Amino acid sequence: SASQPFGYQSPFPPHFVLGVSASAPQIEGAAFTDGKGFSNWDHFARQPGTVLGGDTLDVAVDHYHRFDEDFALMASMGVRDYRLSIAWPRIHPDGGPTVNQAGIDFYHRLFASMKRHGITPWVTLFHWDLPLPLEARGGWTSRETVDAFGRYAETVVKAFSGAVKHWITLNEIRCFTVLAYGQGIKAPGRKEPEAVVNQTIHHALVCHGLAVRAVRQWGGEGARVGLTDNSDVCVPVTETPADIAAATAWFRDRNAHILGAMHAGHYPEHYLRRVGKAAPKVAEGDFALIHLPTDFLGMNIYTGHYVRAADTPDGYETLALPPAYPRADPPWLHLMPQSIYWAPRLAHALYGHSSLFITENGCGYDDEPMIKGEVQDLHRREYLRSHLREVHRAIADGVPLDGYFCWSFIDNFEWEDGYRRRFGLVHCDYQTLKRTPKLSARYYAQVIRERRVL
Ligand code: GBH
Repeated sequence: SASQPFGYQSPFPPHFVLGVSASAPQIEGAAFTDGKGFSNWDHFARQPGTVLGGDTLDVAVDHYHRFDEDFALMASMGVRDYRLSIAWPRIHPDGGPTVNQAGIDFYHRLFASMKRHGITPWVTLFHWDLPLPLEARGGWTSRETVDAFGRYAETVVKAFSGAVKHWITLNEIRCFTVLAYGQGIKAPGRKEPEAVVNQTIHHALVCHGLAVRAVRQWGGEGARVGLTDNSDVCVPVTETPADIAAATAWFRDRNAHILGAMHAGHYPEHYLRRVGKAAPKVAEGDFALIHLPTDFLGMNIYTGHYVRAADTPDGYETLALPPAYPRADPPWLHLMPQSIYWAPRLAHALYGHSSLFITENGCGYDDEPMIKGEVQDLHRREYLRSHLREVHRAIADGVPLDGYFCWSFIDNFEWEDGYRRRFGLVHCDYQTLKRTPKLSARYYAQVIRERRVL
């Protein structure tokens, strides 16, 4: 009958989380307020030619001073779960043991405001903003950063265990290691040899373990913890046993150094063979930390690669995308909704995670004109809908996918692309800092309200 939900419209399971996501450095601004130290990104953005338009993180959307207004807006959209990050340089401004109480107080006020608005925090400890003094002493290439992170995790988990029950250790290891120390496109913009880059990844993995341990020790009852990974993800060209087997092997090989290592408790053979002499140095006890059980895996899914079975030594091939393939404005953001189905499905099949979350999914565009007071971002509505359908399909096929967070709540500092590239459900006018929900915000609010793909 007409009143009966059809197809994709059957509801998400009652426990399924539908939230929004952001990060401290991209929205807070107040970069030098209340004792916050310089971050690697505050410094990087000041170097010529690093960030589009010379944009800095100094003001961003001034969430630091407007969080109450922002949480009221979130609540009005029906949002009950918000993934944010804590700025390490607010807590330990010089990266050493000294704690900046004003930074702690800020997040206490922020969590209290969230509580008043009925919003549950999902807190990432590290979303790329490193205290600059640590960067100056080698950043992620140095073991010193691992020790400093251990202290930071302890401080933060102890301080906020009353307010926070959902912890995410690190956001996207690849981005603050490979892209930052290998390709040089993210802070600190270094181009180091492969062995150094592999060592930064290893240090990050150990930090993940330290954060898991901190949550177990000081997180209190009901605390849960996991990593947010930007796994290399793929879609089988056809959903046939042969291409699915190829995609599974591809996923296992391409994620061997992070997800594979965490799962196995050592670097997998395939990875060690590939990197040869550039293999990272592993200290005693490292893998006991890296291998600690977690409660969930977070995956940030935007795009993917097409893979099919092939007569190659590995049994698969990755297809290059033709110029006509549809994408959003960032050149890397090809539209591939099936990736949000296959990523959690393959991770579950390979590593047996009992709970998975999509901790980010969304799209960026440069030109989103306001028409009669509304950004009619039907492109984003379509992006969200096509991805939510695949999320829905994954759940129907038995993948233990427990939540989805849209990136992002509001337009923000898009790293090396500055403020030009807008990912928000909510538009920010960077002259006045006025917030205006886009059409996609209303669409997503309705999805949250009705708990089904609309
Ligand atoms: C996420 O990264 C971040 O967590 C978030 O902070 C960011 O705002 C959001 O997505 C939107 O970008 O050299 O070809 O790999 C997304 C994953 C991986 C996308 C690195 C950009 C750089 C181009 N990012 N990629 S490439």
